[in-house]
Amino acid sequence: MTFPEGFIFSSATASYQVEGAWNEDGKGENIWDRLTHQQPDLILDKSSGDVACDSYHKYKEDIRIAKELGTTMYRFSLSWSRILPTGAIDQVNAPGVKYYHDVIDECLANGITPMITIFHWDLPQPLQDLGGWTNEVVVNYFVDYAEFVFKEYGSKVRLWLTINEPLSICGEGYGDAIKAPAIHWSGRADYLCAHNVLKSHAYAYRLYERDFKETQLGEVGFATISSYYYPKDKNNPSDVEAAERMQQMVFGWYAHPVFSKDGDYPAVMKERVKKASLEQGLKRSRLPEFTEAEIKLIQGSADFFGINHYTSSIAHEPTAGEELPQAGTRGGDAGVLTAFDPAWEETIADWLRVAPKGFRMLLNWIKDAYDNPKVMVTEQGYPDRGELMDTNRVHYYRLYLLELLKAINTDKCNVAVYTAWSLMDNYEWFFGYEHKFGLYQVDFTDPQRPRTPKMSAAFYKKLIETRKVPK
Ligand code: BGP
Repeated sequence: MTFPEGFIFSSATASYQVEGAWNEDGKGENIWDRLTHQQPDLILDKSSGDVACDSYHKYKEDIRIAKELGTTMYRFSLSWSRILPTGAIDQVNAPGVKYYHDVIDECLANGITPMITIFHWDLPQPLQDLGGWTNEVVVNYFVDYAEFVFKEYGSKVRLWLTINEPLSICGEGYGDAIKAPAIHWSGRADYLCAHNVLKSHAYAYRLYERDFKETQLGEVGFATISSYYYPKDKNNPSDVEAAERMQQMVFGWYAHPVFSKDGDYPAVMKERVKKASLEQGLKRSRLPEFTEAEIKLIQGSADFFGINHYTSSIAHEPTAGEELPQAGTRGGDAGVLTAFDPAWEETIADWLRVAPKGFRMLLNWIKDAYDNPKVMVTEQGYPDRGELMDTNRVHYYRLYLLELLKAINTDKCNVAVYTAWSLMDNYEWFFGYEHKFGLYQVDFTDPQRPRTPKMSAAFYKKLIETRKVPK
């Protein structure tokens, strides 16, 4: 089986994870600068992205290796506070604006299509001081920022992701406190955050549709982290129902309002959160409500669906004696327990097991639930310690790509792009430099930050050349 004609291979990075130059040339402080400088204990190796891969100075190297791989697309993100140091459009940082022109121009000069993520987690600190994504006013700041970048770069860029992984921003930044801004108020701050993130995305989408689409001819979507929830016992209807409920309340939380026929949050989510809230003694649901006008605004606000997919889970309805996660946490509100299948191969990351079949299952779930939308796989990758002979990564990619081929060719899932996370080793948030996902190794002890191809880079290159999964 081969990848269809026109299918595109890409690789990805994100501003905070690779750029460094955290306070150079007028860049403002963002929430990851603040968190890593003031609460380094929250990071596994107490490190920061202050220098990272130094892509602010070495972007030409990045594009050179993206080309060397044979990829024809490169996904990277804009640092909001490099362009608008306070987050607001009344103060524009010219060197920051120029930097992204340079990166885009370098891509184009090398035959690489830029896919731009407008926001990949590095919120300007002054906006966090207003409450960040829990304050609805941030919607306006985001839309103004999006308008600025559409205007500035849109004549050269055709593919936009508004926001990367709302679930990680909200669930981990405002729920579980493992990502900046490290707020721990699960079931409240995360739901509020999600509400504003969805509105920000949709307003930015509508603005592009109204003012830019006709002249710039681009496509706008967003990227969601995804898991596939298998029922623990597929012959037990309550496990089957629990798995579907979890899929709706974790993945559907963001996907349903945009891609479903009825819009809004999934019905089961509204029911469950309300029930749990009333049982806690609250007078109303912790899940905010969209107005009718907002539901219409959000519904259909994507030209494609960006999917970041790494792993799967097993879900079940708790049985007698099993304790549920606290109400307010996602599993708690859903009334579902999750785990990994012990048969799935472990990785160094406790959140990631090798479960390739779930990838095909997920793509089919999306196809059935949302009428086969155009999907771009915007991230997929494997963590290790950064060895050049990364046989486990090659093994992972081989298994996942074979499932992707079946999803495309046999199941007719509408997938157009595949993106490896990541082009090169970089700053992996909470895991600092302990976990590496790169196709290229970066030597972080060398001030020159040399990039060296790993075995997986050769594998990816061969895949692209032959359009087949190499043996
Ligand atoms: C995704 C993010 C990426 C990348 C990757 C690896 O969720 O979009 O930015 O970091 O996960 O995850 P981690 O860095 O947590 O190991």
